Amino acid sequence: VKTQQQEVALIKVPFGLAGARNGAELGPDELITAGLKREIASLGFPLNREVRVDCPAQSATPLGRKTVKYLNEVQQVSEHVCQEVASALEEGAFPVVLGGDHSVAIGTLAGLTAHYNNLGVIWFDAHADLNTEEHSLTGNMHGMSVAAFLGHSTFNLSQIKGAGSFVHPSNLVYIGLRDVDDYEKEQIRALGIRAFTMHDIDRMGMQHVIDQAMVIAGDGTEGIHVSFDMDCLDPREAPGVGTPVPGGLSYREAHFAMECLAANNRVVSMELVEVNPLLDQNRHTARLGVGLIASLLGKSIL
Ligand code: B3U
Ligand code: MN
Ligand code: MN
Repeated sequence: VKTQQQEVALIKVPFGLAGARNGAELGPDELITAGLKREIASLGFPLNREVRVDCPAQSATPLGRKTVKYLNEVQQVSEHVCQEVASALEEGAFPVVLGGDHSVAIGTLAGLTAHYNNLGVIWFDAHADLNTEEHSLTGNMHGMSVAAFLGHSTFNLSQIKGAGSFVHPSNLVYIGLRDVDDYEKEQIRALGIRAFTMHDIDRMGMQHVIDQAMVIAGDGTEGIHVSFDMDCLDPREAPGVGTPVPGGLSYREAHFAMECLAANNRVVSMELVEVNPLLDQNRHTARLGVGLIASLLGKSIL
């Protein structure tokens, strides 16, 4: 995978306005407190690059339903994340983006597509995040990030300075889905997106699922991005997320997937999002997140 001489670029994005509740904006600092830098250093990666993207302050006023919420803020943060990811890639580093809610992926994908012409994406999530402005039932933009990098929503990569072209739906793979809106189901079918739901993982096992995912995301692409929403895990493993859904990945299923990805030299970046310290118990979710990043970077049991 990543050679140990390759630098890891930590990109912290303390932004939670596009989520369902407050707290995801505290995720990056919580992951650092839970020992992320120690883990990365002990794997032998130089860690000279650490940036914190300037984010608008969290607001206490809840907005009404159905409107698209905080669009300007998401746009602004996306452009900053895009610049940081693109410049990390230019210098040959491996970006590790720390959310924040899952809308930070829009900026990550903007920066990645600036650098790679064709990109594969493996999206670990209980949710499909495929809503558009018209179809979202909540107005929360963390449920629209996939639509933005596929080019299906009105706000999409083409509105972000420096972004490249849209991701092709045939190079996107979902893992862990179990809470999908009707519109999203239609879109997954219409676009032919490969989705490994919890049902599929139960039936085939994570080994088959992750092997297939790497083939699909790697087919004709210059690199694979791993976007990891902590709510893909079962809430017993990861209680500290904004929108927990029962029946998720086990501790070992998630680690096993990361361990397999570590052995794939096409993986060029990762992000880990939706850690919510306000809902966590004893920093459990943040520590699990740190362990999963370490597994993806090549930490092995022996
Ligand atoms: N699909 C719903 C729920 C949701 C999406 N992402 C999360 N929750 N975390 C929505 O709001 O679009
Ligand atoms: Mn998500
Ligand atoms: Mn989710």
